[in-house]
Amino acid sequence: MHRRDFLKYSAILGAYSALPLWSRAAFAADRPTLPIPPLLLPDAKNSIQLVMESGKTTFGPHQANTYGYNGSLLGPAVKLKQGTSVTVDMFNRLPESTTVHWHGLEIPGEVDGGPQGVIPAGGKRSVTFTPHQPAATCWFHPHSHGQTGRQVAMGLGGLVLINDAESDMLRIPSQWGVDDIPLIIQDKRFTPQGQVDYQLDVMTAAVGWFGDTLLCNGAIYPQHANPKGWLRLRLLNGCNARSLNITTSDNRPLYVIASDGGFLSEPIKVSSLEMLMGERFEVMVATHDAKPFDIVTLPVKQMGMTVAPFDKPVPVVRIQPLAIPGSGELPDKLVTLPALPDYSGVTERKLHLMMNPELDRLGMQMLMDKYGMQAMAGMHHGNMGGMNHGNMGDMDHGNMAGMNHGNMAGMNHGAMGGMHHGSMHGMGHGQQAGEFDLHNANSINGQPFDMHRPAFAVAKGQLEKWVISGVGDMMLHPFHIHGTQFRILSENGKPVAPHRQGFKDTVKVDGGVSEVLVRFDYDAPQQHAYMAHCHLLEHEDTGMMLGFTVS
Ligand SMILES: [Cu+2]
Repeated sequence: MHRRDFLKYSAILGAYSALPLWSRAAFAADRPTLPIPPLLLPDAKNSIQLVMESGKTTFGPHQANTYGYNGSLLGPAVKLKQGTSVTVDMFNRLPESTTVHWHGLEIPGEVDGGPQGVIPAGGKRSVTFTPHQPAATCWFHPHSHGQTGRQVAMGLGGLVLINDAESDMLRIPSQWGVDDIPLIIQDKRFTPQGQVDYQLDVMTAAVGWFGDTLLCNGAIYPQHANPKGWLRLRLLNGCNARSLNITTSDNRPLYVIASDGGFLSEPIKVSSLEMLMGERFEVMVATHDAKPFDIVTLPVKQMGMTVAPFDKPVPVVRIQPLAIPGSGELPDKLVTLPALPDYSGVTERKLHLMMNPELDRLGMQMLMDKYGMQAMAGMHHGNMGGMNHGNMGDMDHGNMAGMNHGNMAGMNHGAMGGMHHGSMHGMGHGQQAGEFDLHNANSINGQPFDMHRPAFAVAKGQLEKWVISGVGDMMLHPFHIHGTQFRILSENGKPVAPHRQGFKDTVKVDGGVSEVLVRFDYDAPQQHAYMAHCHLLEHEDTGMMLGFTVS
């Protein structure tokens, strides 16, 4: 914390102790205080240290073994300056190997920390890079081959804050932990013994790992006191598989000021904000009335993610404004966002995200067996009830996307279990039903991830249009591309919402087709190919990922 910030913070705490007792009691009650990740700035030699370590963390009634960076859970907020080089020394004190991926950073493949950037247990790795991209809130997390979901669930994840001269001129709230606060939102589930209850099985490989406990910066429904006025929230959906729909408990609007790759040209007012896994948004919210309210996440239509308590709005954090006023403002204009470049005639690549239909079927069945119809709310109603087994062989993926769900209740599991394998062959996956490898059951263009075989080579500095399709299943696939901040041309078959028209590294693919305009300005050689993958971590871990080179 800068000395100046510390003084301001002390002033706020002073004001807090001057509050009438009843209001202090209201604040202090039984709710934990929102933990604020400490800022980690490069030292005089422009280097920072990250230590991956294990420890114990208390989550309500549970005390769980967890992983963290420089601590037992999550990690610091690494603060970097545009144009200034940094060396990150990473020490792995975990009992297993891991990698550190810089999500959202435009840096060379060699330092990007994909699955090839292995740091063995007890080992060390140093990377040096210079961010040249605009100011943004990014993050870092493990990207271990087949292990990413579990390592993130264990607690590994931290923020990266990039500053630049243009955004430093903005008079938006910028006192870290006071009126500029990060909200890392994640769900977890625990065993009866209180440990993180993680499995990679048919169900989670199909719908993802989801929990029943919502955490904000690692705490359950914490509270934060801020000076009344404008409050800036740096939101990260750090869930393995759960999409969020963020709003306020008293319907006060959110003003989106930044997306994954940096500031928008002007604030966009929204009443609620869908956030996919891995995505960041910065929003401002007015608290001039000094009335307390909650940031909440609304129910979403996503397979498996409607199980209680997420069938109702779930509070993320309580905001408790103080009597003293803050100084940040909401500007009319933010930064100059470059216009979309002319992309006529650029190279076009088609990526089809695919799930093994047998995995899809068995995953759905396990989900329904475990949680009942409530879990299926993401599916649309209709044709499945009329489905007959004989016809399944004729079903093609296009039709599956249109499949609807209310009628699934009428479906007989026993009968499905007895479905003839032969009839599945018509589905055109070239894979025998019932004989699939869970760890390679998801794919892109029919190819599960192969670390040693990059899928294609991209020319450095050249614009490309990537057409990403999820036609064929009913799953949400937030598609993330390393080494770039792209612009979305169309999203899941629809025009792009205004607050998603800025720089992004993740695009929504949910049964439809999305188009993005990408460019890569750094090298990614074969040994350190960039990754492009679904950010539903269990899809990523079971094959829905590819590597590509840039030169
Ligand atoms: Cu996916």
